Order: sequence, then structure tokens, then C-alpha cells
Amino acid sequence: MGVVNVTPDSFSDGGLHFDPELAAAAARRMVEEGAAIVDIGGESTRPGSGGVAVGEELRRVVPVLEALQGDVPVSIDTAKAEVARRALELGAEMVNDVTAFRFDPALAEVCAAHDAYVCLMHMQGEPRTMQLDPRYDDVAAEVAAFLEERMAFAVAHGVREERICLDPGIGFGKTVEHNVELLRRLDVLLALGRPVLIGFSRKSSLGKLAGDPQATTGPLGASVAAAVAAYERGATILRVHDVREHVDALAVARALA
Ligand code: HH2
Repeated sequence: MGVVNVTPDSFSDGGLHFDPELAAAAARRMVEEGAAIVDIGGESTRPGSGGVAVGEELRRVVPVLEALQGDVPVSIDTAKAEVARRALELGAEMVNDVTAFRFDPALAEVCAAHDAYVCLMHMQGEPRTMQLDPRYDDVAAEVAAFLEERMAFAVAHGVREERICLDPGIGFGKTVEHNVELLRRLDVLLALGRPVLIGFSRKSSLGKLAGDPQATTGPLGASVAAAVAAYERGATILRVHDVREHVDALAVARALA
């Protein structure tokens, strides 16, 4: 899964794809490089961010979706029913909601009505404050229990279970140690029986693991290593910014498995 953030302020690629033409070109390039789907988002969820209004989010993503219609498999990264509805009408096939239908419960019905693929992600707290003091007794078990409950909510609102993938939400209300433990114990999440998506690409925990305690992003080599490790532990969807490098690495990891 390639990432295209149509935002001025994303932590990883903020401003790079704010122009709709550039965003659409980046999405096309990612598919040429081997992405199976491109995740398009109009709202940054980086630590500290406060969110954008629905009108602004639509203004950011709709021109990109219009430019791409039909060419590229699209996932829409949104927590808002109205944005998802418009994106699905414009051909998106997946809804990636970092709030797992908590921000806007009406989103579940929109996904059900379109029989869309859905990614449900775990987050402790909200982006504005989530990195202040995240705490868990048992991070893997708590994340799995949360996702199991959100999956039941989605199914109760008409989303088919076969359409759902689950994501522990690397960096969303988690310390470096929490992120590491979630990957080490990915089997706890896989036991829920759904495909697991991991988004570790460029996240600050990787920069910290690579030796810089002040890191705010993660270097490419560290992102690739995390994706390969996640793949080897059973994740089957890797959300990444640098598609070509990840596709190459994952092809080799697969050949050597
Ligand atoms: N991470 C980000 C955004 N959306 N969705 C899922 N399912 N999983 C993730 O790990 C995930 C996500 C944050 O990364 P990015 O999109 O690069 O930055 P920003 O939120 O600042 O736009």
C-alpha cells in the first residue's frame, strides 16, 4: 500500500503532494512501482495535529480521486462518512479509518452500502495528545481486544467480515517499546483471523531504534527492515511511502521464506 498524503503538514511527506496533479502522478508512479493499492489522505494524523473540517478534506482529496478515476486502486484514509462516501462514488475500493469507526459511527454504514474493503486501526487517545503518556498493561492483548470489538461493531453495521483488515496503529498512542512489542507479538493480532496491515514507514520510532533519541522520522533502511520483519511475522499489507524499495525487499523476503 503506497501512501499519498494530500496535506500541507503530514510528518512524512507534508506538502509534497498537496497539488492534486502531483498527488495523482505520485499515485500512478506507486502502482507502476508495484503497489497493489494507494492510500490517499487529506488529513494528517501526526502526533499533535488537530484535524481538518470536512469541507477542506473534500477539497483536498476529490480532485485527486477525479484525476485517478479508474486508473489506480485507491484506499481513502479518512474518519469521515461524507469523505468516504464521495471517495467510494469516485471509485475508491477501501476505507482506511485510523479511528476504527469511533469518530464517525455513520462511516460503517457507508462502507457497508458500498461493500468496501475496510481497515480498522487501533489508536490510544487522539492525535493531539496521544504521544504524551501512552500506557498499557499488555499492549498486544489490549490492542487485539479493541480491534475485536471494533470488528464486531463493523459487522453489526453491515460490513462483511471478509472485507476487514486490522492494524495495531504503530505510533498512535504508543512508545517505541509498545511498537516493538506489537510487532514481536503480531501472532496475538493474527489470531483474530483477519489480514493484518502495518504502517511503520518513516515513523519516528524507527529513527530512535536506529540510534537518534530525538528523531522525528525514520530513515528508509529502517522502514524497509520493519516492513520485512512485519511480513515475516505474518502481516500481509504494508503501508509505505517508498514503494519501489519495499517491493524489492519484500520480493526477496518472500523468495527466501
Ligand atoms: N499511519 C499514518 C496515517 N494513516 N493508517 C493506517 N491504517 N495505519 C497507519 O499506521 C497509519 C495510517 C501516519 O502516517 P502518514 O500518513 O505518513 O502521516 P500523516 O498522518 O501525518 O499524514
